Amino acid sequence: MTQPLITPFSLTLDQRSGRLAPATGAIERRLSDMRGLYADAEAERALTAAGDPLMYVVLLQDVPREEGQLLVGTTILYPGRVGVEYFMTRGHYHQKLATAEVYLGLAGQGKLLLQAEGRLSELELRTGTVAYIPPCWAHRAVNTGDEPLIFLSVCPADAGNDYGAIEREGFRGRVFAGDEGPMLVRTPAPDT
Ligand code: S6P
Ligand code: ZN
Repeated sequence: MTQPLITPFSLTLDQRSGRLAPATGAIERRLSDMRGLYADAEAERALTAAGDPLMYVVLLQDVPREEGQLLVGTTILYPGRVGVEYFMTRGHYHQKLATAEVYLGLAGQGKLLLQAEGRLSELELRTGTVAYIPPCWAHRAVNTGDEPLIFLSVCPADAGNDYGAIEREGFRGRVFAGDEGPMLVRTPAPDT
């Protein structure tokens, strides 16, 4: 199938703030958009009631969501904790499961949690990290620092985000603030 040509374009990225210009889309996620995703339900309730913090912003330059196109965006994940669990993204598989993605760390420090077929993987995500998310791996970013964790993402424009499985079953690992720093705690497999 021949697709209509889109006009080549370039964007300006401010590495320190994650601002992408021009960006055609912005998604904001507050704690209330992530109900039930944190381990400490009481801390989640209290923090939501105390102002429902903005957890992260995603800026995207939209392109046709069709095969062959690439979707470029930045995520600005703010620092903070719900109880002892660091702020994180919702986490998703791609709807078109067998599609990969690349994250480029721009600022801040954190972790990239990945899971597939019962396996859990953890990568560092910080300035200069180029993280390869292979096809079929769910992915979630976690900010373990005191500054915003900012990264650029590039994935097939028709990949789509599937949040359902993570909302139902959770992630196979959580990152908590421990006495000696960030601590990955593995969680049991959900009952099937
Ligand atoms: C999309 C890519 C990112 C995330 C963003 C927010 O494939 O992985 O743009 O959408 O980091 O995460 P989430 O899990 O809320 O979509
Ligand atoms: Zn993704």
